[in-house]
Amino acid sequence: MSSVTEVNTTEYEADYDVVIVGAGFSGLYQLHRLRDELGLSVKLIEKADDVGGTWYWNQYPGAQCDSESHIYCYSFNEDILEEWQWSERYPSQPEVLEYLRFVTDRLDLRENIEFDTAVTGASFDETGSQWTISTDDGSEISSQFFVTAVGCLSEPWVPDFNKRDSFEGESYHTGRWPHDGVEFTDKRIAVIGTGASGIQVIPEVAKEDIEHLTVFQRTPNYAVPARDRPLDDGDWSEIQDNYDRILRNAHESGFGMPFETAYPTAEDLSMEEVREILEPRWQEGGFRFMLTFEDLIINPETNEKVSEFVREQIRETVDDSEMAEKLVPKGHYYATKRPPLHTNYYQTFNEDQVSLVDVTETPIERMITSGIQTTDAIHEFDMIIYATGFDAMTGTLLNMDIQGRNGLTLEEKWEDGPQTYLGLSAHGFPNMFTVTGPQSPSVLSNMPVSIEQHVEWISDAIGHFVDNDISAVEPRKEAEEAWTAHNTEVAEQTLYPTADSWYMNENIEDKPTVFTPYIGGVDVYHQTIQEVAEKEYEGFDLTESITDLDPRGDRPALSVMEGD
Ligand code: N01
Repeated sequence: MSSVTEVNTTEYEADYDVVIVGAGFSGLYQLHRLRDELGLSVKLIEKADDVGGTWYWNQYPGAQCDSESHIYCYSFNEDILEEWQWSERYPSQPEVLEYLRFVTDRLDLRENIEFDTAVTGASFDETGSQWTISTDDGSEISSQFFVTAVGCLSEPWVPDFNKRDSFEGESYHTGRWPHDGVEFTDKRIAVIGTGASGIQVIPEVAKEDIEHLTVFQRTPNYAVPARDRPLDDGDWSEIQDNYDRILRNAHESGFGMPFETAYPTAEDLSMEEVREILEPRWQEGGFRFMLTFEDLIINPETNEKVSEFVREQIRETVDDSEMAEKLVPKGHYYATKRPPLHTNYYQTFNEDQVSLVDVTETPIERMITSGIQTTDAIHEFDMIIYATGFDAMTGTLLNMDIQGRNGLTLEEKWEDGPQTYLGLSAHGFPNMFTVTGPQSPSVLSNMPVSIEQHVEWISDAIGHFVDNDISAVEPRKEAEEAWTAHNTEVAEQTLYPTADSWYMNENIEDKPTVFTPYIGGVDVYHQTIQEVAEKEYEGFDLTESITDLDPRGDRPALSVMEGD
């Protein structure tokens, strides 16, 4: 059970019931749910000049979602499901952006969104039990609840290369790609980074009429063919006929995807048997390949066989055996770094105008005015594309200067890594909820499934608190410690901690090494958070205001929180 404290109240009025940050998949649905289903007053603040979140910023050539389109969507609205028809097996960035604009307009959300506005600070006022949110236009607004919907990969990361700013050519980061496009013709181009973004942008740049493309790779990846294709009316009517079942299966699965794992393990199978099983899935392409063996991510023997199968495919595809060997991953297990999909990535290295620099052999020493100097050569470029990833999971949250009770900053609290209760809330930060925050399944799932789970849970919780005159809600320290310990315990049963990945915070030197998402499974996680809600928000301290006022009318007053 949660504990409820009754406190004396004083009159106060916040500007809004809820302020949300971020107009991507999460924030848009959160706004709809709170405004249209609960009738609350809501303001959504968005840094960009339009909706879209990730899909607004990542407009690099080749940007496409690795989740299949028919499951990379909202499931909450039958009309939207019927009206929207995806054109390809995987939705490209422009199509996802168009979809989010369609949903925004369909639900008439724009009027509650303040675009072109960045949150620069948020602080919790204990006496009023409300948040004050500051923005870069110098304004402040207040709300009882504060919901961050800022995405997990929204703070681009550029490594601090020696003399990084001395390069005088064009520089772009995939996560902040110019919306009016980039001209590649006749240029000498460098791409640094071979994660999911690099693997998508590299073949697209190579297709252009360029002079040369040089890829700087630190860790080779295991990329599986996407095998994208257009969806025709036949595909679509089959999806529509089975949509309820498909979406239910996605929501009840471990990764938010409705694909069955076919075999329990490869441990006792010969490599020949493994090849026979994997080959059709390789031909089918996509994440279905990853889901062939149930114990892929916990059993090194199974994983090594699947990893070896992918290595064989790379060696077969790349003509130059020396180049192929550089592209073959050897130092980590398949899927312990985010497993990318590809369209002609490995084939690109058979092109004359493409070369590869392995920076583990010849590290980047510094940037120079004309390009990049490695330990063995000077490489001259007109353009450098940084596909170097993100300050993932916590970067955007920590950069917003969030201050909870007693001026505690989120940065101080998470100095040794994120600590949350259920990946939704943090002790010391009452009335604040995070959609797909650290320690929730988020990036280890098909995101819209996790987003819907969170938005619905947060909305139900806020509705419950408002209906019951709860002025402040905060997870208990013990509940948070138990959840954090559980996260670590589950992660340690897997192979994930064996790789240097952004899941482990390892892509950024100063960050603490800790596994940041929750790997217990979307289905298990959903059951857990539902049980917490059913047990009257077990693990939270609730502060009840003593008031006769209608909580949706005149604002009830407030409360003094109990100390730790
Ligand atoms: O970033 P990343 P991303 N010198 O961090 C390299 C999602 N996403 O933007 O592996 C040289 O994965 C780094 O090397 P290493 C998806 O969840 C989804 O590609 O650290 N290289 C790595 O190769 C994804 O996982 C989609 O050794 C350096 C690369 O830069 C996440 O976003 C599409 C370096 C960074 O890879 C992030 O993907 C795109 C240095 N100093 C993204 N520092 C889809 O759904 C870093 N690197 C399709």
